[in-house]
Amino acid sequence: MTTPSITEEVRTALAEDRPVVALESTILSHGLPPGRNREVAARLERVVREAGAVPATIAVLGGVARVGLSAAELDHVCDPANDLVKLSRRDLGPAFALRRDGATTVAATAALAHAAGIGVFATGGLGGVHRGARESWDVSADLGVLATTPVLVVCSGVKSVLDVGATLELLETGSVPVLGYRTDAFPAFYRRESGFGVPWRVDSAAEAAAVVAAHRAAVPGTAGVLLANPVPHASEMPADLHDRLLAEGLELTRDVRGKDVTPALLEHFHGASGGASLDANEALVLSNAALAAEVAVELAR
Ligand code: PSU
Ligand code: MN
Repeated sequence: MTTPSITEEVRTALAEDRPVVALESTILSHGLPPGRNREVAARLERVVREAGAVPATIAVLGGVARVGLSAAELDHVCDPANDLVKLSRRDLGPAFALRRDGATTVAATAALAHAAGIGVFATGGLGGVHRGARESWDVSADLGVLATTPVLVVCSGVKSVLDVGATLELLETGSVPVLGYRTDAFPAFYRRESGFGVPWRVDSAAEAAAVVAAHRAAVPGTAGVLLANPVPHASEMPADLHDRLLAEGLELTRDVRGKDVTPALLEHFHGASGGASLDANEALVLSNAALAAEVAVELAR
């Protein structure tokens, strides 16, 4: 794979075996509204640093994969005027050749993080199997990439707009260990529980790190690991509001296809929830970044 361009700070940390946490950029450019996205970008990097790790936000700028972004580059990614393309892993080659600016999804970020030598990555929600996938075949590339890329992804499960059961089945098919962090329930992004369980539970960052290390030794060079961390209690969306927005969102996006589906659903949630979805989204991604940093610190011991 093309070696990404890595900032001095991240390169030095990696060379010294110090903890580094990769962060994705699609959540900034396509998942959060302008203004708020820039605040969240800064907070994410701050919580990673406070937990003792170096943050590495990943994007493609001018056709170059970038690992670690300056404040000005974060401004650029977060400004809707720059119209960043949403890049999954399959889009990396075209974006490099055509010198585009793009924000990386979980799939593309995990691939670039791994290419840079980073083993831990935090995000909000993983992409998965969409409802109705039997007809639409809409299954996020995130799942296939996680099955072949040995990176730990810390997230708050998948959105309830997806087919959670089918997503968990494909994670099993891909031999991806799924760990609940201090929970037996697989979380559903805005809600702490999806109605589905997790096959494994860990109760500390040290336990999570031990599992990751053992997984890497047991089946080296294969799948990543998913660490599912529920949205903090105080920021969980009330069930009735969640269920109403979900029903509306599914109806509104019935005719949306391809990579526009997830951003369209998110936009509906953010517009119609009176801020509750944004608060939940921010709280969970910050919590995931902090947990990822704690696990990265343990792995670096
Ligand atoms: N889920 C969220 N917020 C997001 C995404 C997913 O709750 O911002 C983004 C992530 O970047 C994820 C991508 O990798 O959407 C999945 O898109 P698709 O379903 O088109 O593969
Ligand atoms: Mn899709």
